[in-house]
Amino acid sequence: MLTLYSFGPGANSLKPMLALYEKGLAFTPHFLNPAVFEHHEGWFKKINPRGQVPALDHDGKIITESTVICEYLEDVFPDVKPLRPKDPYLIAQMRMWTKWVDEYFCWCVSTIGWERAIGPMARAISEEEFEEKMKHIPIPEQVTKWRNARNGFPKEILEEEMRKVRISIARLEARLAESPWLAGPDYTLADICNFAIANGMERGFSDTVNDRDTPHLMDWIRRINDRPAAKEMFAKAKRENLAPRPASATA
Ligand SMILES: N[C@@H](CCC(=O)N[C@@H](CS)C(=O)NCC(=O)O)C(=O)O
Repeated sequence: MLTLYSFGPGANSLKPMLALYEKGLAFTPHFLNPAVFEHHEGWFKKINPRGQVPALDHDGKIITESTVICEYLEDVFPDVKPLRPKDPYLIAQMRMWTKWVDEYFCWCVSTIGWERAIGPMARAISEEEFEEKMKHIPIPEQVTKWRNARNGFPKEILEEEMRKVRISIARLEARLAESPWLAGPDYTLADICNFAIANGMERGFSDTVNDRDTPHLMDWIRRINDRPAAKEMFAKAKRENLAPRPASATA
């Protein structure tokens, strides 16, 4: 049995969720509400001591880290609609792109998202309540991030992260201008994991991601949104009142 703990189909949570839909694997979705800091509650920290989503429970075995979960699904269910190439060179290409999104692209988009979306959420509660919530966050860097969001990130950090966003977008556009999918001829985890962060940027970062400046990236975003698995995932989330959260709002 598979249970996926997540915030819904956006950012890091979207990676394993879309992989599960693409592979057609039955799973129980368990959505947590970030607005009430549910992911820092004791019951969830027993599942992921880092107090972060996503987390997968497979017959009682817990797997964390969004990209690791995706690779785990490929290892356990290799013959069900594979999302990882067979050729070692193409696997390396795929992992180069998943490593890049995890180590670079995700972070700059995330900081801007925290400034824009988490900041108002963090300011909506009293000082006392905020400090109480901080006590339950297991990762010290995340406490700093929550404090930065509440106070407003320093201007120089926001400028540096925006510079990295522009570099990231240019890199994706250049790759997609020469290849239909990031790792080569086939749709793979490289696309799913980068889409998790890029989807919605045509709205949140429309001066950088748009049909004029990044036509190949826009086409790729549309092609993934048009896939039956993505359509089903977003439609189901909408029915369950879980609006798609772009990475820029939740990472
Ligand atoms: N490296 C982790 C990062 C997970 C992560 O950043 N999750 C975010 C949601 S996308 C989260 O739980 N944020 C809430 C918090 O840290 O308080 C992964 O890829 O799974």
